[in-house]
Amino acid sequence: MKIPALFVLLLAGLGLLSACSKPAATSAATSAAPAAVKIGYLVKQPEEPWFQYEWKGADAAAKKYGHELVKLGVQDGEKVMTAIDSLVAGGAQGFVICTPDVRLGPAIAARAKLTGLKLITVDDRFVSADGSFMTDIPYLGMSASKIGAAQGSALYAEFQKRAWPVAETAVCAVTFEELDTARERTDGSIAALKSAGFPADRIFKAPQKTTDVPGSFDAAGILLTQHPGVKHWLVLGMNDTAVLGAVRATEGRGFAAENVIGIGINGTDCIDELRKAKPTGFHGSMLVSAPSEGFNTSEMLYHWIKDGTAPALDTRTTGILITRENFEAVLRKEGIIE
Ligand code: FCA
Repeated sequence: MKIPALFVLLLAGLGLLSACSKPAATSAATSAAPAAVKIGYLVKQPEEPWFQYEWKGADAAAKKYGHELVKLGVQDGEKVMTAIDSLVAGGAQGFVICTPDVRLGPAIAARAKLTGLKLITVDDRFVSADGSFMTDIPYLGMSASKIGAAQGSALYAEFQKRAWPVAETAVCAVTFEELDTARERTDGSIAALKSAGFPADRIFKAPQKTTDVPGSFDAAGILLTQHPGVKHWLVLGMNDTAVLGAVRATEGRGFAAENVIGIGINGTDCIDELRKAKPTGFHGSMLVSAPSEGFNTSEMLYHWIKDGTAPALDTRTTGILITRENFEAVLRKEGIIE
């Protein structure tokens, strides 16, 4: 199912499926008056706070520059293609996208080219058919390996602080290796734990099938069953959601909060968790600024459309650790909470 569906989307992207799928030219191309700038912001998981905060940043850019912004959830390839066509029909000149599947990259890029839309990718970088990154499409995302490494170092520091015997401790690494940014983060985290001295044979991977709380809950649940002797768990994953699901799984198995150290990535999807009156095993998160990512990609696209300034092809963002101690102050400074 997967491959034919992708193939169909590739054909659609190339405009080879039907003549009537060819959208009308944009008003910008035909009208003498300068067209108002209109851009789309398409995200794969609109229910995830990370993407809602990206949209918040995109809204701020729209307010600053006075362009129109269309925010769309694109949970699968068909939704992406429909969204592109509706943007074209509505007179947009470009869009920012976090794609639901990086392998759709060639089809999306082809569709954008065919319809004359400028395209910037955010968070999840497009890959070509041979698995290499599509480095010719402007991309803005996390310094994934570095942020992962910071997560691993923070976990190790907290593990040392608690003075847990290493023989009773293990790492639950919730992984989603089919997505490059996810794999780079978890690989970076595991490498940092190993180089700090944590034994490699006590680091276990729990591959998540879906990138939501149930997906990581299930993955971690299997791992916990396989290692009944472990008394203390360090939990890492590609984002807050991955770690939250695993922390919930430890609770389900009767682990007290003080025997679990979970550190996420994003910093946007754990606010309610950190606000809980009683601490849980979710210790903290590597905060990356979602509003800035939304603002900056929108701003780059606006200038590209308006002034013809092509954006940088590869822009990376950094992260900082937030915990129950500092998260209110840091998130307020970031404009994430009021
Ligand atoms: C991926 C993840 C998101 C966020 C983003 C920066 O798209 O799925 O949660 O971490 O990278």
